[in-house]
Amino acid sequence: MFNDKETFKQVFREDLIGKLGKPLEEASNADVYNILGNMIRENAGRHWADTNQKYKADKDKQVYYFSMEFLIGRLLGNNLLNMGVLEVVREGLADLGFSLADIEEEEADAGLGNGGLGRLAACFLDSLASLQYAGHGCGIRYKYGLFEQKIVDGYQVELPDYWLQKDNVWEVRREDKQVEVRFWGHVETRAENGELVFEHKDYEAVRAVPYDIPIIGADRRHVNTLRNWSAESITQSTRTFGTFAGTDYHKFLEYKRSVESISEFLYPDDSEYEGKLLRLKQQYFLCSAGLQSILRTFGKLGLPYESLPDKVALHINDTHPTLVIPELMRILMDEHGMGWNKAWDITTRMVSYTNHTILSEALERWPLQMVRELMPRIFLIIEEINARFCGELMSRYPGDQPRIEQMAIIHDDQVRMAHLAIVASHSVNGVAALHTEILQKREMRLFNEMYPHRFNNKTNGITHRRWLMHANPELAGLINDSIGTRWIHHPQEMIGLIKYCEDASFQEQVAAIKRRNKLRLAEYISSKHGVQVDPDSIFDVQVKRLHAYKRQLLNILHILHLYNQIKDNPSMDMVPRTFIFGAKAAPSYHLAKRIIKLINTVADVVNNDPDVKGKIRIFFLENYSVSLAEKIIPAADVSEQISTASKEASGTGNMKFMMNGALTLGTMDGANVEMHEMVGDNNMFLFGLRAEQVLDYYQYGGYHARDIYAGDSRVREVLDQLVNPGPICCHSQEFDTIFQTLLDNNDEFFVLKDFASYVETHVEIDRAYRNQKEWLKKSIINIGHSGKFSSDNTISRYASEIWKIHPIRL
Ligand code: 26V
Repeated sequence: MFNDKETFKQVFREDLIGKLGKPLEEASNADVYNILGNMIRENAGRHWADTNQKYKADKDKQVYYFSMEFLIGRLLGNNLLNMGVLEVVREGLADLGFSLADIEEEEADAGLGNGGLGRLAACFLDSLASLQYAGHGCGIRYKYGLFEQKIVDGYQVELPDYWLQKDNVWEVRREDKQVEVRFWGHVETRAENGELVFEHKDYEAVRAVPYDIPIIGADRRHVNTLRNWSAESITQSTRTFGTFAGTDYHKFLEYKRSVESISEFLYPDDSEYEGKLLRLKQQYFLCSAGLQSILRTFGKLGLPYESLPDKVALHINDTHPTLVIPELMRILMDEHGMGWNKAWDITTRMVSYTNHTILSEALERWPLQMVRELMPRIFLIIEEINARFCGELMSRYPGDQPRIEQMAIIHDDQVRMAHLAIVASHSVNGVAALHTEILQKREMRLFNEMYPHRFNNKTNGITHRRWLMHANPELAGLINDSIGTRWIHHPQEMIGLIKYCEDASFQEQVAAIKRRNKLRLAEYISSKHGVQVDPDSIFDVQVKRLHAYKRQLLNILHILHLYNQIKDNPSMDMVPRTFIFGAKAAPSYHLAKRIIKLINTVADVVNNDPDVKGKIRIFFLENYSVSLAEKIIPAADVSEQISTASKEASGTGNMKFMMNGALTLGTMDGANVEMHEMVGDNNMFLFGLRAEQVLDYYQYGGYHARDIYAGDSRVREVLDQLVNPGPICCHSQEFDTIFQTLLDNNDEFFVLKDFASYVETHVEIDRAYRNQKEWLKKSIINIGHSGKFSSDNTISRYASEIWKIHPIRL
């Protein structure tokens, strides 16, 4: 393609004229984005075809990562980076009078995910391609991604995220690869040559059309595929029209609307399970379409079906795509005439499953009746899996009825998806050491007893290409200048930075980069809030989904306490702090929405009180998203990772902040535990209950939130401010529910219990920040260790230990 600036400029100008008929002088940023994006995709296209051809020719084993969410964000900058032309394009555009940063802003942020789970899937795709594995994503092309958040009068307002309004230059519609997915109807069973034959009758057919996105690896030559499925009506099929009596146009329109709703929107309820029919439809749609297309590709290899597990691995991202299990069984048995045992052997050797949460309210359980009606053949297969599994339990644990009931796949007229996933997978993994331990010892103890070799840990990771090289190019440049560029391909070699941790000139450079990042974020905040932001204050950041267990409430109550101290003593000595929040609450999660309102209310009071004299400022940045994260994280000094210990399976934001030199203020939860193992007490600010203590309180009781309210005047003061007339509570009783969850409901997430220790740790941070040399040393040590959390590392482990795939040299 273009390896130098001048060629780029020439090609670019020609494209502009050829495709838009515009001279440079008339081109808008949107035009430039479109031309550039298409140029890159077309270029990647050649490598894409070559990669696929190579896979086909060599018949290499490939992994398919099934996920209801791929939170990929913007692709332009990352694709330029991975293709190795980022600088050429940046400089070339500058010569032509455009800023690449502005052009990048033209791209819609593909928000096809809720949070951690969806972003993890996106990081994994980047690592798979960059490490030259044959690994693809299977997802849904939602017309609307996660809602866009606006803050109006301090309240969250949700707007539809119609991200496709702008042309999506990255996707290619592949009509030739469409498949049919069948819902409803009934199953007819008959015997043929002594074998049972199942036939699905009177079903409603849905057309699944894939949109492929090239996933460009860091060597630019290796291009994998993210295949997102879109649901469309079938117009030609007489079979479908037949059910509408040929002419019933209204019925057809109704059918069309109902079909299209399948890929209409992403469910926004992160970690709150609801048994909604449409969600189940989405899940089966993804599983059936994805599998049919995979098996079609496999079929072209001309190999016997027995060899499937040697050629294909199927991974399910949480239980959302668990229906790949019965769907694969169905295809093998009903369409390829395989017997149960053989099909089961093949299926279990192909499927592996990752668990992402121990929150019981997030565990999926589908009403049996719904499964039976929507997918009658799948229902029969799940029933059979359950019957055989229960049979096995009875012979292993004769008479142990309670155990069998606890472990059964079908129970209480519900299908427990996690049980189905465990029973039919050869690997079940948690996402951080602590999380896996809790799964094995507590949540899934009985399964771990039965299948001890099935459980394993794969600590999450993040792609250092997006989260360091792209989001913080200056820091990446400094690393290159100090230890060379090998770390880019071997991120663990970032550890070499540690030898500079006390080097004054290195420290100064790290500080200067952080300051420039802070200035950039300050400008962004000023443009949104119309207020100046002090770049010399400590940027103390908590950005993530809003959930009670993540304890944004602890953060804001502490800030209120700080404010009270300043009011008591306006000359209080403290390093100025800028507290930054970003969080979306599920639209139906009332408590979470109240917490957003509380943050904004406290912000209003504090930011407008002249007594505070800029000591603290609070900003809630609306519409937290991947692209906003890329602006915020490089500018952070303090990373708030303060979940109730045991609740955050891993966290991945924690890793992104660490890689960008922020120091973690956190609990011993999720991957924080592993960060602590690496950097030690000196380089992290830990506080609060440990997981064991939390779990013991849940099991044995003994925690009384009211005792803390009674015994700690600081806690009493802030809680009373929520409900007594005053600046925080000026009219309605809108914070009563918060007060009640903490006191009447005994504070499920130990906010009050951890309050004192959190306050103390903040004092420690204030003290530590005053010694800039020591602070920078800690920051550098954190950056140095963060390479361990590159998703390249994580993916290598998945590849060798679970999927048994190898890099493919092109
Ligand atoms: C559940 C549901 C329920 C129904 C509607 C939509 C929806 C969407 C997502 C979820 C799953 C939530 C589980 C999750 O995101 N877990 C997070 O996974 C991260 C990656 O492993 C991990 O870092 C976080 O700690 C964990 O909370």
